[in-house]
Amino acid sequence: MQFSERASFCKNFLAKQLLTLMDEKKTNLAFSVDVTNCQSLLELADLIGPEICVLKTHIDILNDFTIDFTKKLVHLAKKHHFLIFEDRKFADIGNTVKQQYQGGMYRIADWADIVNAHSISGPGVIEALMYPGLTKQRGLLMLAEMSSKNNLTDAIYAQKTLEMAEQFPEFVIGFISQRKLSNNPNWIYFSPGIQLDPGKDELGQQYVTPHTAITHHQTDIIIVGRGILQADDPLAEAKKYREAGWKAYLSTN
Ligand code: 5BU
Repeated sequence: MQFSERASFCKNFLAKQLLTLMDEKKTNLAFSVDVTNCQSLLELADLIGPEICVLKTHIDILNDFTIDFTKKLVHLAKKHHFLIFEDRKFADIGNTVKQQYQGGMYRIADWADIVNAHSISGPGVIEALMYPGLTKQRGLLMLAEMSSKNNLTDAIYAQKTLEMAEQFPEFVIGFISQRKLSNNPNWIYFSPGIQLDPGKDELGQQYVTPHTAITHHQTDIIIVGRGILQADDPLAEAKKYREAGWKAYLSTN
């Protein structure tokens, strides 16, 4: 089913917006902009922004973070039509997670369209994020599977995570996973661990190609970090990933 058709099955506003955006912009590439200073992040977001549907951040690796930076990032998201996904991986009890989402120095709920959470602590984590999140039209991804070697997210864990998400379709938009988990067309699957050359890094990360992720594992959005960041020409490389991801999507539709 095409992204545009799937939008009508989504109960969350942001999920509809994302699927529509992907269809209009013709990209299922998410760029993981894992750099440690604000200026580099903004320059890369401006350069790669036209190629992507989602920009993924790790706000806590920036060494010169200011709230003013988040305003500039939101401005770039509007300029280039991408959504911002803070890869925060909330994993505590609901009461703590709620404060980590709204408060502290990062004030994530104010600027991140999408965040993610581990299912390890149970559905309270979703409820905690949902009330502040929905008032700002945000969406949540549940971590059903990880890309790293020997991780603990087996098939039973992924299935239980799916069942937990099914209780909150108005806020959960999909999963971080390595594959499609359900036949319900409302869920959007984001997969990290993607490079054009499959392989691994020296700390357990494992890579499959965009083609394998989308055609064999039936995922929707490919998340690429170092594959683009470490290229001599990041823009040219982003265009290659975009093309590979979109070609694979078209071949399945
Ligand atoms: P890479 O440079 O393409 O390997 O970066 C992958 C990014 O995705 C990085 O920011 C990770 O924190 C993130 N990631 C991941 O690699 N694997 C996972 O299972 C999850 C997140 Br969840």
